[in-house]
Amino acid sequence: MSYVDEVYELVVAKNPAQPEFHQAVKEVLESLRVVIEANEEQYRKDALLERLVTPERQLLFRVPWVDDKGQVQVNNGFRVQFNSAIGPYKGGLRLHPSVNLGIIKFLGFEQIFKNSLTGLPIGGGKGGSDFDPKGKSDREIMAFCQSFMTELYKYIGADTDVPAGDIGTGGREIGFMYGQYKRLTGLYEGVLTGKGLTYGGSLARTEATGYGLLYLTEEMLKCNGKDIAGKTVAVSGSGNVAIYAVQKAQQLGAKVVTVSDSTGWIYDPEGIDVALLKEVKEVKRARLTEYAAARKSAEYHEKKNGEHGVWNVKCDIALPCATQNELDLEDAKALVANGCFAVAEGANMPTTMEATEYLQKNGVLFCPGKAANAGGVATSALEMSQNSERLSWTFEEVDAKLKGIMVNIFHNLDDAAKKYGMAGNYVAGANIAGFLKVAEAMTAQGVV
Ligand code: NDP
Ligand code: 2IT
Repeated sequence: MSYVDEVYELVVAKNPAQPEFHQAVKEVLESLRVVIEANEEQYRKDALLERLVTPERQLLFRVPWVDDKGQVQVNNGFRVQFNSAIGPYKGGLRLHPSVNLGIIKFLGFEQIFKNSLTGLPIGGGKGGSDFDPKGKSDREIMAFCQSFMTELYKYIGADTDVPAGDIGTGGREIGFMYGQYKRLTGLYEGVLTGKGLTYGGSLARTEATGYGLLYLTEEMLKCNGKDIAGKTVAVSGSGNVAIYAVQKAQQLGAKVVTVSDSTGWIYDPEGIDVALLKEVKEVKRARLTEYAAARKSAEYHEKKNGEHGVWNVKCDIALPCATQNELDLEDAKALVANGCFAVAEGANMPTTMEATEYLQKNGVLFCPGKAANAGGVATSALEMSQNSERLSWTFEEVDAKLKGIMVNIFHNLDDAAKKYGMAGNYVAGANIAGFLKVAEAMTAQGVV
């Protein structure tokens, strides 16, 4: 059996009931096959792949907190410090009832390669909790965040592990966590990113993932003789990534006609009103029904039977920005049938493997999340730099650096795909380019 297949089987056997983690490992290892086979003897001897798929450290902890009725609630807390070969662990904290160890491991594993692709010195990690922030009061959110940090602070630091936001963790949550870290340690340091602008946050971090997604998409289209201006775009999600993806797509001259949340989706043929979307989602923290109620041109559709809705709308470009496996084979068929020619992932692993293969076989330009959404973590690394030098850069400076990083990422994965005989396969290109740097750093650092 080949080394790649052996390691994949090992991952399935050693990590039962973690389908998302298996999926992420399979996708990466499959596209590394050609690189691994060329160095098989050395990698095998060094157990490089076994080490790559095994987190350096996995922290699981209890998070007790008191709700507004005086009832004690208990959640599971996680931090997976996956790989520190090229820098301190870096990656977000997801707060969502679906969170479990397998999901955090899939996200942490993806983060290793994503962070490598940014060209910045950051290792891979991820964390979170099965806590559901929906419907909670600010006091309950604070109680949870303080309890979560009361355990986590022991294991993180500006030079060891730097968490940030993800689903359910935005500026409010980062603020509460930062305050508690500072209180417990006495340290005013860049231990978290996505901080508020009054206490060490970076300008453009809020916008970075969505903006970066569009900078990369623009470059991918340009290199394939296409243009984003005048195109119709379908976006899923209506959170941090989706909102700023919609905004930048519009600034680049596209028309965005959809957004979604976990219960429904909007079709707005006149183009999404970003100011209204921000008001509904960032200020009121409300459902999309409120968007539809305030806008005549918008149709609201309830989600039925697990269908994803937005991918059935005719579009040229699809940007999945909600969550994993939200674009399946049926959705991919609908997109292709409707003439969609490009898909770039704002979320982490939103497209199933079958859907990805279908899109690629049908000539759709496909950029995986670990490259397309890397602008968020890249700008987090820029926040870390600013914290270290005790300075803050202007919006324009950070945005220009972000754009440069995204363009560079696209060319690196495009070149890697070409070099290994898979021109146009950006999944393979991203995995290979991300892997090679980490593998070299791991090899140089010996058996650790
Ligand atoms: P938010 O919490 O701000 O928004 C998430 C959005 O996705 C909401 O609209 C939410 O709907 C929807 N959503 C979440 N879970 C589900 C689900 N199980 N089914 C359907 N819809 C769902 O998160 P972000 O925008 O930050 O994150 C979105 C994606 O982007 C995630 O995959 C994340 O890992 C990834 N990402 C985020 C980065 C960042 O900087 N924030 C960086 C790189 C990637 P509802 O409100 O109803 O739950
Ligand atoms: O998935 C991701 O890259 C993020 N949620 C952002 C991580 C970060 O450290 O900014």
